[in-house]
Amino acid sequence: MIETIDKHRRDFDSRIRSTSAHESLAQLRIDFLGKKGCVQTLMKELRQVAPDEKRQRGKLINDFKRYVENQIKDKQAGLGKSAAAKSPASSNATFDATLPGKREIPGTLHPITQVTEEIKSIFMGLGFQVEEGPEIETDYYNFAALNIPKDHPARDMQDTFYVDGDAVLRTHTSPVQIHVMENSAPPLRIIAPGKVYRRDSDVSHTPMFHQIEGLMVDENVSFSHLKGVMKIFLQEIFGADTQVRFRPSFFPFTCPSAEVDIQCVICGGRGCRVCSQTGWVEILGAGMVNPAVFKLVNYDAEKWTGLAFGLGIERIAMLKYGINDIRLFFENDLRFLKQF
Ligand code: 2U9
Repeated sequence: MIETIDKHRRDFDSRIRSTSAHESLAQLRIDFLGKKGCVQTLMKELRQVAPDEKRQRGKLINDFKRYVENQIKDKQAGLGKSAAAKSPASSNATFDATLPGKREIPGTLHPITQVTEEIKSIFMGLGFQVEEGPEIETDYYNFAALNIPKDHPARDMQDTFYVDGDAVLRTHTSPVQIHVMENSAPPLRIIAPGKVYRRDSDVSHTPMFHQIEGLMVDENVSFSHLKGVMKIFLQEIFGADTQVRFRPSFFPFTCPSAEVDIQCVICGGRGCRVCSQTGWVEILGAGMVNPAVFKLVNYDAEKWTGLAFGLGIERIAMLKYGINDIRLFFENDLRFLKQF
């Protein structure tokens, strides 16, 4: 046994001396310490040895095993150091200092979120509070409470997503204002940002888009206040020189109603494809709250008047950044999103 171990040791010593790479060191480990290596073979042979000799021989085998383990460990450390000294790039198999590091690439807020936050902060500066509400509404809150009659085209299956019974995906954020008025007394100034849903899809419509609506109720609120608030807002968003104009319009929930245009931000009013050569682009809708809406929420329509407005956030973002297809906002293409 002693001679056999000595022979293995000599064999091991000569092989480890000539070893100059991690791969051959790994092979050495397999040959001497592996399941079928010589240490295990010596252990197996020990089974046939008489009990009184077992202990002494077992100790010799264990000493040899520890010797092999320590030698391999030292050699491994030595190989690591000399490889690192030669070339830092190949200091060991799992570390390559020449590889580019793993950098955290910080994301940015989605352009719709950025524009939403900008709009919110402008109105908050004018004393408006932000209110939110559910995206699934009943027919009453989405239509009836807003004076939208039964035969109005907005109620058609072609225009609205019906969920179940009389539940709908809200087609505007106006139900939020109804909830707020039901739960609080005037005066109030609120804006309601959020997702809305309409059955529509082309370069300027997606089935889901974002709106911000606003409502200010007080004594003696007039159309002049509405014009002033809209002008301040639009000049903050598009620049102090932005020209604003009001055109008469109709919405069941406001009276009088107006469509609000700004001078075309693309051509500066000279006329281009975006403004259909008119020099103006429609940007939002607005009006004075219809007294019929006040009656439904038990506000005294003789005492209180209100201004209201609504805008599509994607439309604002498209004009602000010169984007010609609304669907780009929702394709999650980083080449698009990284520009904001
Ligand atoms: C209450 C009373 C009045 C909100 C208003 C508009 C005019 C309007 C459109 C703009 C583009 C919707 O996203 S869009 O398609 N909105 O034109 N919205 S006034 O009026 C209200 C809301 C709630 C209780």
